[in-house]
Amino acid sequence: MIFSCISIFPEIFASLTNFGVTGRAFDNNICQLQLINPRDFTSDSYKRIDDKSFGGGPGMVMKIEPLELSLNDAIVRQEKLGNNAPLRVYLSPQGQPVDQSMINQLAGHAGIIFVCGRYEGVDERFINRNIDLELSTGDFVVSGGELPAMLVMDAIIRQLPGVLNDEESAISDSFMNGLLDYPHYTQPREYEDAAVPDVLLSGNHEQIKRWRLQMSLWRTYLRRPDLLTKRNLTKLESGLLDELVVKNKQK
Ligand code: 9D3
Repeated sequence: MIFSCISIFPEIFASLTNFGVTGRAFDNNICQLQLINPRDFTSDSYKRIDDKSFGGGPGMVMKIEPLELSLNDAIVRQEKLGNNAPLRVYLSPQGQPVDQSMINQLAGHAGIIFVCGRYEGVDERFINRNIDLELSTGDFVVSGGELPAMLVMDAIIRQLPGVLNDEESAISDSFMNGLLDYPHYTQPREYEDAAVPDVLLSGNHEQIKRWRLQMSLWRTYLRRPDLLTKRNLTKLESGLLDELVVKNKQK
């Protein structure tokens, strides 16, 4: 997988390439990152990449020419490495919200170019002429597209073959069953007045499995009921959830 990021702050991406699971993936050449700075594609002596918004109002807009020259450079470099038509993604608050199924789709591409905006965003003509997919990472405001691009790349990299070890993959798979995770505990068994639930110390693996599934269902019901409407529960699951729903009504 080859990623290209077009950004006026390319140094930001070091935390993706240098640390943890994603750092290992870059070290092992499972993915590559090319950084392209639009400021290197300006022709005026001030190296201007932004200008005032037509129509007035506050805030600056990123100019089209340095972005198109940057994009062209990214495409040429991807093609030299064998990627014919890399996907062109623009990160913006107006984009389609990213979810795990979008990540899995993106992970099927050999090359992706991310365009990261700053200020109020980019000239709309750049989007219309060049962009395949506009993505948002959630309904909150951040200062630019770099962190959203890193978030999306991190999620993609975890899906690439050979990145997670067997244990990490198993854990990751169990998170993707459409439910929230169950609670986790480690030593000590008692911390001041807080004890680890007995069932987890029982050694009864059937009971532990049942309890964990029930906790996943219960937390999802309480915190993210929207997830339960997206996913049909099995008979076992609805039985386990009902048990707690009924219990908590009685109280
Ligand atoms: C007042 C209008 N704002 C749009 C909601 C201005 C604005 C805020 C933040 C314009 C650009 C930005 C920078 N944000 C991103 O580039 C961005 C983003 C985000 O802020 N939230 C969620 N996903 C994304 S993807 C890119």
